[in-house]
Amino acid sequence: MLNLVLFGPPGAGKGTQSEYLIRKYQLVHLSTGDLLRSQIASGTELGLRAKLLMDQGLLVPDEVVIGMIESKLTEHGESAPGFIFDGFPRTVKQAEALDDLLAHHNTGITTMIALVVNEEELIRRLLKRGETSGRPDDRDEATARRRVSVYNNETTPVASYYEQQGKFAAINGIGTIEEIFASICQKIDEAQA
Ligand code: B4P
Repeated sequence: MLNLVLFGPPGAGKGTQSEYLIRKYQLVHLSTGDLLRSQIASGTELGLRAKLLMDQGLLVPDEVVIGMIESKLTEHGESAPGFIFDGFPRTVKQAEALDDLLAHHNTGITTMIALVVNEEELIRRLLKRGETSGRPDDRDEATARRRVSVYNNETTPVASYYEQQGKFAAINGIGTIEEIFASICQKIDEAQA
């Protein structure tokens, strides 16, 4: 079973690469950003509360995202060929919870792959996406920069968490989508060898 954590700052290309990876490796895609946006679109109470934080570029509370992932893992059960976790975990508490949840399903994380992209390129991509996405968190430069700063302060410790477990690989997230995809596949093959 291949369980992949795709890691990186906002706009690094996690969602973009996930689309390619799920096709090649037949994985179930679990994006906490997509799950939260679907709650917002359905107008649920969880969605309304999450929207207030997401629109400001802040993280949604750990219990909320951990709960969403837990129900998705239960829904798919052991029939899934593997999972790609996109945008999750974003805190060490989420990483610990994910290990516990996967242990209940007799599995664990195979590897975490971090996409490395500098801040100016991230801001450029987020604002460009904002021209068409309608996402409030892509709307202005101040919000985009706040999201990068939240990532630097709250999310980067997650990389050390996996590094300590010997499950960390970093790749250059600048280049064509195909070049980056090839680098990720190489890291996955190395992790599975
Ligand atoms: P996410 O939905 O995870 O948003 P993201 O970080 O912007 O996405 P990603 O890195 O996938 O970017 P993409 O591929 O689209 O999170 C949104 C919010 O939800 C968070 O701020 C937070 O509030 C909340 N949230 C989500 N998960 C949470 C959690 N676990 N805990 C707490 N809160 C949580 O790429 C961006 C753009 O770049 C696209 O337009 C794409 O076309 C372009 N691009 C991609 N690859 C490129 C390349 N190689 N070259 C040029 N452009 C490229």
